[in-house]
Formats: sequence, structure tokens, C-alpha cells
Amino acid sequence: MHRLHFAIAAAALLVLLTCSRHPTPAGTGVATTTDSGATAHTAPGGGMMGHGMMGGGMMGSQNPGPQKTQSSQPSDKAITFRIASVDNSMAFDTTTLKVKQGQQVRLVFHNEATVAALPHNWVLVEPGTATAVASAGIQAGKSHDYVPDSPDVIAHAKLAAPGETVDVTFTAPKPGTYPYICTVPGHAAVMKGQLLVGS
Ligand SMILES: [Cu+2]
Repeated sequence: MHRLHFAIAAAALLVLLTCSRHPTPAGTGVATTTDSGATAHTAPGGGMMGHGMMGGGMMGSQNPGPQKTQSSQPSDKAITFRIASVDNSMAFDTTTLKVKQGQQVRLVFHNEATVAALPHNWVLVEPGTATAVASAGIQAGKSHDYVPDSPDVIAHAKLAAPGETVDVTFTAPKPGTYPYICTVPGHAAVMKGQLLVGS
């Protein structure tokens, strides 16, 4: 008698398990008419698909590789300058940078401001062109980070919102004194510095 009850209970449990499995792998009711064996086969198949997806994901994560290469290159031979704006003012905390001609330079700029009205950028220009580039930058507008499409712009880091850090890597030009400015409207006259390039 006990064995019979156990068998019935076991059978009932099996039915419950089988029924409860159907909605999970099938999703649609199509598999309802097939036996439980078919359902069991579906699960491993789904598992294999899962592995395939993981493979794709890993390949996807390898795609940003060039970005890593970009950031590791400077550590090899580039010199890194970390500068920032000063509190909620229109000023760079570093106003003179010295490099040698042909040097790979990585400029990291942090916007220290805490008010939304003070975004900043960092723009390196040809000698004597700071005012002209700043004016053209206003014309270029915020959608272009206030940076004009001009041959007078040697390098520039994009517009940094308050609290944001941006960077740019460039090769130091021929020996000379090159102004760098923030081209956000009204800033260039006071927010500036100079890059001294030696031979
Ligand atoms: Cu600025």
C-alpha cells in the first residue's frame, strides 16, 4: 500500500515537474503536444545558444581594443600633463607647459567648476591666432565644442562639463611659443596659458 502511494506521489510529482517545465523553454504553446523528451532536448539546445551568445559578447568586448591601445601608447613615450581649471573661475591652474619638438604629449584637463555655467575646453593654437580662433570658436558654437575647423588649431580637448575630465594626445610642433586657450565664449581673454616647445 505504501509503495503504491509512493508511486502515485512520484508520478504526480513528475507530472508537476514536466508541466512546470513546459512554459519555460517553449514560451509559446507549440511544444505542448510533443513528449517530455523533446522538451528535455530543448533545454541543452538553449544552453548551447547561450554559450554562443557569450562568445559574441566576448568578441564585442574586444572591439574597444583600439581605445586601450590609445591610452597605453602615451605611457610608453608620451609625456602627460594634468591640468585643471581653478574653482569656479575662468583660469587654468597651469599656465606654462614645456616640451621638446616631436614629443608625444598627452594633455589631461579636468574642469574643477561646480556650476553648470562654466564648461571649459583646452585649445592649442598657432602663435598669434588666439583671439581669431576664439572668435571663430564662438561662431562654431557649442555643438562643435566652440572649436572652429581651422588650421590654426593644433590640438584640442573637447568641451568638459563641470566635474568632467577630458584629454587629447598630440605631437609637439616645431620650436616656438604656442598659446592655449579655453574658447568658451568670454573665456579666452583670461583663460589661457602657453606651451613652450624647445628643440
Ligand atoms: Cu573656460
